[in-house]
Amino acid sequence: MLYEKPDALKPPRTDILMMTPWFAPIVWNGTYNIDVLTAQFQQRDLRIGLTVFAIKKYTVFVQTFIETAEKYFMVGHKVTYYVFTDRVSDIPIMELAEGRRLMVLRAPTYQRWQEVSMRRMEILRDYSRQRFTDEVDYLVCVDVDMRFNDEVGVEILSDRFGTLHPGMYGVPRKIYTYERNPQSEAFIPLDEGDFYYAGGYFGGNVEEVYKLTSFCHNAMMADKAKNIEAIWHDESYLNKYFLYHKPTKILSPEYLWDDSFGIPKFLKRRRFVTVPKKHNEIRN
Ligand code: 2GW
Ligand code: MN
Repeated sequence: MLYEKPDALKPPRTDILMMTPWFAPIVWNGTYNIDVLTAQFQQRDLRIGLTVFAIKKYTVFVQTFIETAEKYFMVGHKVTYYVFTDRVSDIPIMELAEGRRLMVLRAPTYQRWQEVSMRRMEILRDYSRQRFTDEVDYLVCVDVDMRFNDEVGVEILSDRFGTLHPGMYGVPRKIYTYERNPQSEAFIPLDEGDFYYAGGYFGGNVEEVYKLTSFCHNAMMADKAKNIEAIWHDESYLNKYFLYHKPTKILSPEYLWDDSFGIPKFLKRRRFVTVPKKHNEIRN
């Protein structure tokens, strides 16, 4: 196999951070070779689960999500889409490429939207203990109000990965919207924290996703018993988890972008972008 060889004195990019101090790669375009990675990940046997939740009116996002995933997400690999919903009959029947399947799974309707978002952790925990273990090797857990816009492949896979929040990668640490109430299980003091990770994109192997989601769910329940809810819900607890269980890989904001932030120079690709929503129509 022929490919451009690395040069010890010539970093492929100098405009972004490629590696954390704990030696986790940060995945940016131009820093990896997808053919080498695909060969390493032994294309044939890899099974990847992509999970989303579409509760209440959020079922409207499913079609675009799946259609664009067919075009860009792990093309050539074995993919299972897990769509959790309370409106099973609203999920369209779609034709999928070979090696890909869609599983529609029933999930409860919570009244408060914060609860809809947060309870994803509990449900992912439960499925990671059972079904996911048998069916997939890696899980990718994302928001549904999104569309794929460019390639997302095995370069994202690792035991435990998180994603830099598109609104926070460049701001001073003290601005990070971590939970700052010391009574909360999600509390992070002002002088701690590495990055601000997005709630809408994390994953890893099933065992690690199990540990992550159980931590987050238990922490949320402990807070609930104290009548506390962290400022950014599941995202706050995820950030707490990653502080003490550092990701083994981090995805750059290429993997979770919002066009309302514009397109900065360092951003060579926008692989997964938010679908603008009419907040009144969709959230009420
Ligand atoms: C309804 C009203 C208001 C907010 C959310 C919802 C809602 C969310 C819903 O009616 N049905 C539903 O399925 N959801 C799911 O929760 C859906 O999968 C959605 O992608 C996810 C998070 O809600 P979303 O995408 O509207 O909120 P964002 O984009 O502001 O989410 C960020 O912050 C959240 C915590 O507040 C999460 O951490 C999320 O992962 C982040 O991207
Ligand atoms: Mn979202």
